[in-house]
Amino acid sequence: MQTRTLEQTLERLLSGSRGILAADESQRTIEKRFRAVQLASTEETRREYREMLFSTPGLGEYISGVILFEETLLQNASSGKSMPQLLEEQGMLPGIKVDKGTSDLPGFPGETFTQGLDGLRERLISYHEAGARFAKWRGVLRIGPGQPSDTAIVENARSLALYAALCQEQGIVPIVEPEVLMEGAHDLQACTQATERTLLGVFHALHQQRVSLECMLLKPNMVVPGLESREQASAVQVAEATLRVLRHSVPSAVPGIFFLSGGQGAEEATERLNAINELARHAPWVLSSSFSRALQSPVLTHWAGRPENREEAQQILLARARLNSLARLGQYDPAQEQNLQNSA
Ligand code: 5MM
Repeated sequence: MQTRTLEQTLERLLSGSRGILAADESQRTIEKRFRAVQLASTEETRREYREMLFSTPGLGEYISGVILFEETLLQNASSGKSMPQLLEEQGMLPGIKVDKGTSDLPGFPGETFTQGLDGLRERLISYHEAGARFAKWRGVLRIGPGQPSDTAIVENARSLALYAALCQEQGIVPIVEPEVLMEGAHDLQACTQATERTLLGVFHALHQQRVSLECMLLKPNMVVPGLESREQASAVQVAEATLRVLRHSVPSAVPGIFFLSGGQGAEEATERLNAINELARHAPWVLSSSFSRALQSPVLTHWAGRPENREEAQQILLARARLNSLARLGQYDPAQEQNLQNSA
């Protein structure tokens, strides 16, 4: 394992009070996001959109790394520079999503396992050559009657662990992402239990696979009631439940926890991240964000493929990333949203 290389990457990802931008939507997902703003998804529109995001002036002050989809990692910006070069110039590290999406878990209707282990070692070598210094793999768990099943937890944990070990072998920092979905009418308690069982399974598998906990990052969901639940949880309740689960299941050797947003609104996700950091003064880990939707949705809606909206869309991204950076320090105040609305 190339420990020094991994540590250097981690130092950069964890430096400043920054977050990680998840811009690794698969072709299917980006098509869905573009369709919502009446934009066709082509190689060119995807490049334009992502180039607009990454060339936002000053973004590197609030974002330390960007997770890319393979197409973007290998794509050039309009200037002819590669996308990884564009990111490096802004002080952001390029990362790569290496899983190949989910497939139905046989015998367990509604549950999934993640594909992409075949040939992963070789792909990691070529991604590293293309400039990727960290990677991400996502396992998906669902809450429902009898779900997540022990089998789904074990299967997803094992592939996350094997992926993480392969990354470390190749000098690439793995982000381990076990996502317990928000879909459903379940309450906060059900999400607490499902997330804790999932994380315990993941860290057991990481231990068995001899993954260095010091040289990885975790990307979990926050503990929240289901999207269709009638229960309202305050930011403080979410923060308390999330921290309780993390303290029970995540070893202190892990240097950083970067939350996914999972369908939360942009402001809601920032407010909850802030509450987590306010309550976690003595937590052993850095607690930051690796949002996709909660960072990009307002930006994409404003841009919608129109060149004349480019600059304003970039301002929205910068302001949102700055608020998440304040939340990472427990210094966010919802009143700061007003400035964002005025600048848009
Ligand atoms: C950007 O979305 C990522 C890839 O998802 P697909 O393979 O479905 O396109 C996803 O892994 C993302 O990084 C995380 O789920 C976090 O995104 P959110 O929107 O939950 O913050």
